[in-house]
Amino acid sequence: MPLVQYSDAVQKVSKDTPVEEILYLLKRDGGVFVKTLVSEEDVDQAYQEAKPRLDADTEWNAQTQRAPSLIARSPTYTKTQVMNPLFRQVCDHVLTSRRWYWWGGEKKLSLSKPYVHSCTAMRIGPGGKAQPLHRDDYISHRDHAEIDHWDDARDMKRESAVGLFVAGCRITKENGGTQFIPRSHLWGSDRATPPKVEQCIFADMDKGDGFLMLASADHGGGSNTTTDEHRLLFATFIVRGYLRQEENQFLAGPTDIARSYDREIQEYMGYSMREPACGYVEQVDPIYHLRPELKEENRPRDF
Ligand SMILES: O=C(O)CCC(=O)C(=O)O
Ligand SMILES: [Fe+2]
Repeated sequence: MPLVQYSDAVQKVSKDTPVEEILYLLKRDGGVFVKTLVSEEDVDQAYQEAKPRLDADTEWNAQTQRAPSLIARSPTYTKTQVMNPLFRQVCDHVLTSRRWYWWGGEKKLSLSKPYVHSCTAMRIGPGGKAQPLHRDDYISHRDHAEIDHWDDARDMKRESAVGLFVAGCRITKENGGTQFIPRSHLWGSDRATPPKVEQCIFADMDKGDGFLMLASADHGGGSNTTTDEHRLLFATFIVRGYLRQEENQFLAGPTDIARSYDREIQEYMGYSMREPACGYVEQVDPIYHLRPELKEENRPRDF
């Protein structure tokens, strides 16, 4: 239970809010805004790094341009958004899997932490049309029972992924602010009626604000009805360690760029194993494939 009394509406909280409160709101509403999560300077720098790819993108949905493979393109984005400590804490809480299994007569615990799913910047120009409302966990073929509230004892395996949207500029309903249906993460997969725009709230964010969202919540990019504004958003998704990544991080950028990052980032990209036996190369952890200089630790193991 939260220490603070929150109204029923989707909340905008400060980044200093205790993570327990943020998790409470995320589980209650499916999404929560976090003010000033990333500094304006870091967001501007990340934009400069992503811009050549955005400019080069052929607009795939009328006026929307995307920059994928963002870890390869923007170290600033990677360090301040993918690796954002609050986002990581939230993802670790919602997406870490723990499972007992028998290994012969021995009872073992597997602890599988989440890793990077996809990293994209999106710019919607004047006249850009709204995206269809969707749940991003369709990617992992999730099947949900209808529930009326979140219950940790029942629902801690429910989510496959968590997203962080960071505003790259002032975002309003008019310039294409993300549409989001509060509490739609509680919905069953077999609902007969589709999600509707009338059920949505619209993101209203200042540059650097974040929106944390469970991947089962219905949402979509909004329409840009302005004549002169471009809406810039960075979108990062993190997925359970035993599910396939949406964006193949090993092929999304050259290995040399992966090598230029810290080990923590490399491991998060997927250059690491997830227990009990996911992701090895030549029977060893893929970090040794990326960094053969760590050889002394490099021993095949019995999974
Ligand atoms: O552009 C947005 O606001 C959200 C984009 C989105 O949901 C997606 O591409 O899956
Ligand atoms: Fe989405």
